[in-house]
Amino acid sequence: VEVTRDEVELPPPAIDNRLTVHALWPEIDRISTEQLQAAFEGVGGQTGWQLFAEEGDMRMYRREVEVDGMVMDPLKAMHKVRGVSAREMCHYFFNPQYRYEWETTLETMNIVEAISSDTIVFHQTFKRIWPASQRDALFWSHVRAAPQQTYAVTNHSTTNAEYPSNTGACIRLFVTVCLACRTAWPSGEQPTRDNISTSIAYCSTVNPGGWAPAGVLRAVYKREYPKFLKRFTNYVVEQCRGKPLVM
Ligand code: 6CM
Repeated sequence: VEVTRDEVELPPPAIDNRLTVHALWPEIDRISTEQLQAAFEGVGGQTGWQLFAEEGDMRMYRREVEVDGMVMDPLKAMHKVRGVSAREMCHYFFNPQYRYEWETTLETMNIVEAISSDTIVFHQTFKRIWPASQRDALFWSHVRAAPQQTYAVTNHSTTNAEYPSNTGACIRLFVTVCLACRTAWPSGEQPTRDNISTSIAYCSTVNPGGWAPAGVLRAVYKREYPKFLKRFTNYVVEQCRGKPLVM
């Protein structure tokens, strides 16, 4: 499957059958289903989520989790954006041609395997954060539609013999990310840019894969995640301005 810079396909409304014959399909389907289900679950009551950032409609929560002294804090963010659809949000998050325009932690991004129109395996390196070693990641990314005007992108670490971990300057990190979006509009009306609003649930768990000072890592997350979500959502609003709505 060829993915070119000028091929601008929106996320397909049904699973691409080139994916369902791939060896990764059972894992991709299971993890994507689990992530999407968990994404819209609440953060209140006894769930242990603590609010750490709030701005306008955006709220970010984390749970402090350490395994052998390494920070693995799960993060969950809720946001609401007007005038863009769930499908449009996921299109810009999934599609590699836009990534350098909104992803500020990125140093390099390569397509390892374009499995189908809805699934790509990526290798990425991230900017180094002093005093830790530079990190890289190898993960599949899958976009899908779900009932109730919902679209979601799930990213999850994988392995590939041609991209071995911890051989060069980088330490391999492990990531599970889900961006789930659901669009609503007033009942009895047709959806337009002026009356739709899209609820966003973004979940991320990063295992740094090797030593990184807990305090530095938590400070980086506290600064970078709100910056990412604000920048990404503003980016999509800007990209969609004046273009016909795609639901
Ligand atoms: O979800 C985000 N981006 C996606 C596309 O790039 C993808 C990325 C996942 C990797 C997330 C890793 C973040 C770690 C960034 C800093 C490097 C850590 C060095 C550790 C040593 C101290 O799902 C947006 C990700 C926004 C991250 C703030």
